[in-house]
Amino acid sequence: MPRKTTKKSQTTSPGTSGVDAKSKSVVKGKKTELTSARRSNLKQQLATDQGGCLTPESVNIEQTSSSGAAETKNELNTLPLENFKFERVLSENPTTKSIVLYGKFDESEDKFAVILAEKTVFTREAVTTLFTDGRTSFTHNFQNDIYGQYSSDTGIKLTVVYPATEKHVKKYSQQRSIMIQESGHVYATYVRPYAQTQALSLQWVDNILEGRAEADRVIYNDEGSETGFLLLPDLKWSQENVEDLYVLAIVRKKGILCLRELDANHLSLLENVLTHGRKAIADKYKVPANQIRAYIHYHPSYYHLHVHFTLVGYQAPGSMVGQSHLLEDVIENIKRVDSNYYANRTLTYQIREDSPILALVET
Ligand code: G7M
Repeated sequence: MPRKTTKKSQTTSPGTSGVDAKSKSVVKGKKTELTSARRSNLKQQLATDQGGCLTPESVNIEQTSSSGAAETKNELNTLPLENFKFERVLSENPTTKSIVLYGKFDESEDKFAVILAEKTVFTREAVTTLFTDGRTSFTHNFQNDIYGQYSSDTGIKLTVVYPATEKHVKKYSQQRSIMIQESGHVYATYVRPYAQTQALSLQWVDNILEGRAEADRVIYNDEGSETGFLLLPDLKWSQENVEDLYVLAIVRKKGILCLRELDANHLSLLENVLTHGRKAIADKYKVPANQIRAYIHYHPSYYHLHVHFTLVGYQAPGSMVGQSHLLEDVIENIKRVDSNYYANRTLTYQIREDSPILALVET
């Protein structure tokens, strides 16, 4: 039988309703490892741990009761998580940041456990004291212009924009989106001039292209002036886990603002990015090439042509219909339908209600 650890009373503390926090079974020491440590760490731990079981040191369960152990009532049968013998991962979901484990609490028994471990959402209270409570320390992974990436050993990743402009405040603020249609004419007349002059700064892109930032993060570098590109992990990816892989290809040629500008002259560039970008990612991260999705955003946030690479099992932010165009489809449309397909056609996409582009399209 699993060891019963039942020291919990629901009615021990007068003046409280429901569960008394003090009488809960608490996970201490390397606490919360099971739920908030990085999944990569967990997987590594599970893989390397002899016999695949979590050791008592890694998940230390302590039972406390405000009224003493023996005389509590309404006992909970708290399971001995520290005895869990991991057998295999049933599923994992990088989008919801969860993983399901299968195993036993007692090897001599024929009973199995399924454990769904999920990261919890931030509470406003906890996150505002995250940097000042002295409990979480962050490592600065890289800096490019005003963008910095930090991560903690408790599985929190930060993107810090400093100093942030009004445009950044807008970009990162919650806002409803709607669907609109934009003709080729409207793009060329109103949207293109905006993209050229008033969109977010491309300083960070120039830094990458000129080797001034993120040089040590580059995965692949094709120096060709017409068809060359640089491949590197996206700002959104901490690289701790391959499941939420996010890699960016930034083309070397300047002045290709976005999807709208692509025509037959860019086919070799696009094919080069698709073929060599995908292969470099598959080789470097040991993922099958046919699991790698390559796409272009329309509209992008930054108007210098770049291609997003993510895995099919990950619903990456911005990978949905209404924002993404598969690179293979882009190539096909230009090659077989119309060399000026993207300059001419009306494009339907989702857009934030406060976007300046919406105002331009609706004029
Ligand atoms: O939406 P859009 O197609 O413009 O996407 C731009 C991509 O560039 C996003 O996925 C960003 O996370 C990524 N990105 C933005 N910045 C500022 C940086 C950066 O400084 N470094 C890297 N590696 N990626 C960035």
